[in-house]
Amino acid sequence: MSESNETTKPSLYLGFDSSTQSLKATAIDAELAIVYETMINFEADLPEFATEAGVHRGEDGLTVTSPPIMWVAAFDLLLDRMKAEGFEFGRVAALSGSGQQHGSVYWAFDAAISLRQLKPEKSLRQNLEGCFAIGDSPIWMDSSTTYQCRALEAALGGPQAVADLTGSRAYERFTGNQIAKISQVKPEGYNQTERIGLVSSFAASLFLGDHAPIDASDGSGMNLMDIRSRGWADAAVAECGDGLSEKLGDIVLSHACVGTIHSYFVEKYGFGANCRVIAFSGDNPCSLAGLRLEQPGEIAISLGTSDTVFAALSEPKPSASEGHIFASPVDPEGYMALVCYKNGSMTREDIRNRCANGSWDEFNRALAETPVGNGGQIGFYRKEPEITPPILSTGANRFDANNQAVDAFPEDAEIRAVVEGQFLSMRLHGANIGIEASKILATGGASANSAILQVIADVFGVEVYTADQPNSASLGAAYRALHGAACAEAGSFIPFAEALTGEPAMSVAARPDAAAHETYNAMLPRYAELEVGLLQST
Ligand code: 5FX
Repeated sequence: MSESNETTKPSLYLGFDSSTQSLKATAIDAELAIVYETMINFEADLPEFATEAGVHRGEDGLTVTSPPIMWVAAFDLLLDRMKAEGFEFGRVAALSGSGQQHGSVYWAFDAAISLRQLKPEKSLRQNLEGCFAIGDSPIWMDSSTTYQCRALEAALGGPQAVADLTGSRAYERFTGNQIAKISQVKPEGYNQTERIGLVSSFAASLFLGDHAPIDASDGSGMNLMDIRSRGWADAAVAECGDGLSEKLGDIVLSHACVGTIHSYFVEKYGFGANCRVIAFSGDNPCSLAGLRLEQPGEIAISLGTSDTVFAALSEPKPSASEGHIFASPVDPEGYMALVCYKNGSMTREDIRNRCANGSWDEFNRALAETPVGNGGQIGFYRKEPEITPPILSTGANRFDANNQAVDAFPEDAEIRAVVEGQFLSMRLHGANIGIEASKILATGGASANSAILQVIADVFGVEVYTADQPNSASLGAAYRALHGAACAEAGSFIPFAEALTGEPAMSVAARPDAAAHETYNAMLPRYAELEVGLLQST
């Protein structure tokens, strides 16, 4: 790999991750060694925006938003911190980024002019205040667009037709349905919008100093992109807002270099003028890149604000009942399959607080002391309206070994039930869209919990690995920066695995126990039946 222009030291590749709760940066060298990492927490570091874990919740229990100007302010804080810590911006040959998927940003008319004229004597926030036509961006946790989802499916010939065209049936958090709602309930803001970005392309726009295109992988989470051609699906776009096609810009492949960094960052932070900006993408696509999922059967389970299970795929089989097909972030002809749960870490934390005095040690002791299979008890927990299966009412449903609904479990059984239920569900719904595990890579905050990893190994009956670096999305963004730069230098696409040398640093964290796996094999059909009953009754 080349040396950076600004110094004789070897080049660095920088990845950002603008997630639900935080903004992270990870820098690597060409040998993939991590040389720098830092993080801003929205709630703790930017209290003036009064978010709870990075978000604002509406009174209806379904609307969830975040202020885009907070995300801008987080970049100011992060870059200033990096500068204060002596980060060598001049060595960065290319940067890229990851964003929470589905969230939409509404740039007001003339925002492009402000982006092009960023003034280094001001912060990004001061430069861009007033550039957003909608001050609260709907994010992936929002479930308030059921009406718009049904309308899109009705217009395009039903849920399977929408899935065949866009990779997923209409989902509440998917951006097209969110845009449709904004155009209906906030028409003034919609009409004042010159460009709609995803969180990923919005963040790329800051570095580019212009509107950045949406990449095909994150664009797959909109219900607006033709999953096969990787261009806009005109019939879907026409349904989601008047004049929407003019507001969306282009779609580019995820390895595309979308330009060089704006002079603002050269003057203010010392980036090299030739630093490339590689298209930013979604957090799950970037995690797929960060975990370097290459072989069929290698699947990832990400345990964070959302829990997700995903894998690379060559043949897409979009389903009207569950899961999503996205364009691959590393292979212009490949795909990835993903199942997403809204009830992830925060729901486990809620049960830890209720049943284990807020202590993970107590939570893990309960897991260790309760029997595999929980004596037949099965629970479904929804602190948030759930995506998989789609149940918007919150609460819990508990069943005893005879499938009878019960009001409560003993505290220790409640803890086992929330953990077992989540992984039985992942096995069930993952298999329905072609995700079959021969090896699991666990990532995200809860992947540090070995008691939870053991349940995963036992439910799936395969070894669970963890990476040395749990922030797979920002690491994946850094890998994608390197990959995109290599493609740009070569003037043609280079396979991801060729651009990235060396083996991923992973180690076995849990091995399956054969008897425990048998218990879960027997439990899975009961879990599936109870879930069907629950869906019918809610
Ligand atoms: C994926 O479809 C999701 O909605 C979530 O995993 C978000 O990407 C979390 F940021």
